[in-house]
Amino acid sequence: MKPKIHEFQKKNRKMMNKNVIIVLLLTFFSFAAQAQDKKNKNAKYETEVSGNCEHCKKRIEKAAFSVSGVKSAIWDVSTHKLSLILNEEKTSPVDVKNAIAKSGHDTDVAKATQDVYDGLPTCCKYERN
Ligand SMILES: [Cu+2]
Repeated sequence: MKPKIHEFQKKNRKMMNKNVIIVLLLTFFSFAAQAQDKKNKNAKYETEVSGNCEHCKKRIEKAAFSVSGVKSAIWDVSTHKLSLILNEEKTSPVDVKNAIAKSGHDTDVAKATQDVYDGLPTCCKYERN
């Protein structure tokens, strides 16, 4: 009788250990998921925006700043890279790209309409693919 009880306790203890590990794992994963959900108020983002000159730079940066939540927007005339710092609680890169496309400049996801593009000054008419 005695060894049987002992065996049962051993088994029970093993199961308890297993449960503890499962609980720890679940806790860890829920923390990880929460950390991912947490929105960054100063998220850095870089994207390419079509344009030519200093006028384009002003137009692109103005359009980016018109989106609330954009804290910094710098477009580089030579590389055509737009560097953004934005509050993810208020906006997203797509919102900014839509605003820029509306101002006449193509981005990877949002393109300017032909009408708006045609309205750009001659010096700003970048080559479209
Ligand atoms: Cu221009």
